[in-house]
Amino acid sequence: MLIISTFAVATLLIGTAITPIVNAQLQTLGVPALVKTTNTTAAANTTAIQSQISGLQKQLYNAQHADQIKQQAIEAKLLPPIKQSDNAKHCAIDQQTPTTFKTYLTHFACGHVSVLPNGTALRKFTLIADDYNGTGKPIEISTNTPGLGKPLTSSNQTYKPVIFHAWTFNGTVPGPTMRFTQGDHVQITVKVTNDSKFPHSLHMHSMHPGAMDGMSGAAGMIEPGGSLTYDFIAQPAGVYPYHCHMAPVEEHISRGLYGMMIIDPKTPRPQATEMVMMLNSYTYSFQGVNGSGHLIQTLPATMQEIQKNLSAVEFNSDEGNGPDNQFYSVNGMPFGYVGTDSVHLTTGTPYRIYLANMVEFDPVNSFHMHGNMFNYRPSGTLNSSKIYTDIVTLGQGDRGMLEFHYNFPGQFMFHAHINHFSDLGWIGFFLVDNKPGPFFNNG
Ligand SMILES: [Cu+2]
Repeated sequence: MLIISTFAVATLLIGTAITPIVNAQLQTLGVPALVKTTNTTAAANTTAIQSQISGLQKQLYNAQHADQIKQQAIEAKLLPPIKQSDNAKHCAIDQQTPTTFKTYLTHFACGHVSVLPNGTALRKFTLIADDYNGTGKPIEISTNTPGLGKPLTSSNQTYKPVIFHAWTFNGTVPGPTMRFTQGDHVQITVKVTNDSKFPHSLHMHSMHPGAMDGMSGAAGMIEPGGSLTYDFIAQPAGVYPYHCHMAPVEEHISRGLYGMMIIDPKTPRPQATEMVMMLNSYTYSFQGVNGSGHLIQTLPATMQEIQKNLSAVEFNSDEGNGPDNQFYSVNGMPFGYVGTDSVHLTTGTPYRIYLANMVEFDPVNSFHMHGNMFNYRPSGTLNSSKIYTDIVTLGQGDRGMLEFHYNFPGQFMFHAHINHFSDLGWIGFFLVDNKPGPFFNNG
């Protein structure tokens, strides 16, 4: 641009035969030709020349950056409503911020969003898969566990933390909740750390090409130190789990490599306070094998240590479906939402829970809400018929969406209606405050 401008100045000053050459160059860029000034005084001449140069520079810039300017215009028009919609969902950009069971409940990540030339939203995410050299990262899973975690009362209960060595997406169990809108172009870059011992992958439920399916081999296996971008169009609207699909899959899942994915419909669902509840479990059957990656069907050598630490927790033998789970939870923390950590609600407020079951080794889990009824949409898809109930049963990988209001204030338990699971951590409480308003039958 500088060369042409200088050239233009020289041409104007000289006013000779160079002008056609410059004009030819400008024409190829779609910029109007130079006009020879007719002013007589030197000052007027200079001003006119500067004005022309300034105008030409602007036109030249626009010609050279036409695509960029068009893109900026598209983003200026389409990005604000997308960001407004993300804000309305309380959707963070960054899915790297670690969550706890308290923040995971309402933490959604919508990714880094931009708009493609065709007007489609592009959302980019990064997931770091890490097995910590196969041995896992120590996470505490006993915050409120009676007799083990922090005392719920001022009784003489002692604090004995229970540690689980987890394999993680972005450092937490469960991994971040990723959220898109149907039709969005999504790019999820999964990096497996150098520190990892095993290959991992991202297998998402929902619809996508085979190469994006996150299975062994060419369809998405990522070696330690490697990365892969899963590139797809989000469809259809619904609630989905994602997880690593490397063999043995039950080990890669039960060690912690899973999370939830929500695809919103293009027409937003009715306004509601939204929560995520990921049902999961912990087994210590893999913790004694130093990340060998092989299933063992009996409880490991660390059982003595577990029994010592978990003396207050009931152990039940399983139904012969592989290793037993020693803990069950919502959002990664057994006995998490109890006492002062109960979930606070108010009467008359619309709520929506995105629910998924990633419990391994037990074929069935369930969700029961006390003192209320809710509308349940299996898989959360738009054409799934809703069920009006207070309990839903979920198989492995199953999920859905609950919508409800509370009419009465009070303390209400939510838990698995499998008491064995409740005894081992899968319980929580809603503390519902009274906010006068109309009565909702939810149905
Ligand atoms: Cu894996």
